[in-house]
Amino acid sequence: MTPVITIAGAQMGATQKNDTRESVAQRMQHLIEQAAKRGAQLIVFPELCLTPFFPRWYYETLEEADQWFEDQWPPRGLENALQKAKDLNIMVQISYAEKTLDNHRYNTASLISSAGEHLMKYRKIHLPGHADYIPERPLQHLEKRYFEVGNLGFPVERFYLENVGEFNLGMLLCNDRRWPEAWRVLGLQEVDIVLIGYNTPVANLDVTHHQPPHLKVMQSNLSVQAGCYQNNCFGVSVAKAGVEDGHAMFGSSIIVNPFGEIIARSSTWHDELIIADCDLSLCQVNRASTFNFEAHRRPEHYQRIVEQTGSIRPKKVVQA
Ligand code: CDV
Repeated sequence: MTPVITIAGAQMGATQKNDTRESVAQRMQHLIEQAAKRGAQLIVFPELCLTPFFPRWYYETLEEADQWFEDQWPPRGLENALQKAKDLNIMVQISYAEKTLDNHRYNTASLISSAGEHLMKYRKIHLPGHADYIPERPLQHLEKRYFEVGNLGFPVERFYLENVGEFNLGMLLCNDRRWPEAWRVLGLQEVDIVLIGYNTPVANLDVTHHQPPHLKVMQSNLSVQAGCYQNNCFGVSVAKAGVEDGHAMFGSSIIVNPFGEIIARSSTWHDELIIADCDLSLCQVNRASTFNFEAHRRPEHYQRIVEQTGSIRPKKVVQA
């Protein structure tokens, strides 16, 4: 059996405040149908794929923001799209704002089997931005206001697909992709495929220094390429793109192989599929050599990684 899985990244163009859930679900269903037609066995949607990226808007109370949260499974309005995925025998990953029965709110991704069952959940851990309104910022990023830090760790689950065999799958959400610690926790569980949904604006969030858009795309790609190379896995990194409520998001979805090469990329700011045949035997190449963790890791020298959060500069000054 050739361990090749065909994966589709379903980049989504902008979703506006007044777009109905029905219209978003129809776009998703169309992407699912097209992906299945092109032979994909798994389709991956962006972070917060059911709504606009609402953390750019300030709401005084959490309850006012609840209009953007899902409190049922499957999420409201998605029944037909998920039924279509089941009919077409394709696995689906979606990301959404989750409100639990006991009133906790998370930025969440869920994996659904080709039989329509909920298989696996990840709740975003590296929440960027701030909790309070900051008037001098041109663009608010209020994820720390609306979401709690995920409480599920970085799980990796082992799945079986006919014609592919067994594979290990994990998930990250947006800002997580920039943190090598997150990738390494997945790598230490022999992850083969990492699914990543994201929403990254073109505008500068750091008001003290201008970074041109091409540099921001480079940093996003660099993070995913390094994560895949250093952890022997494929990465499927899928964006929300285009101009949402006047704010541009850079798109640039990619699929990366375990050597760190980009093997598929989007070229528009609209709904667009990127597809790659991912040969999972490639995950074993560096797993048995350069990145054989058992042979080469030196965790006795890595204490700072888990004991320290912020950086600390050395105390002593030496004349150089
Ligand atoms: N949604 C995100 O997590 N966005 C962050 C930044 C831009 C705040 C990101 O790392 O892309």
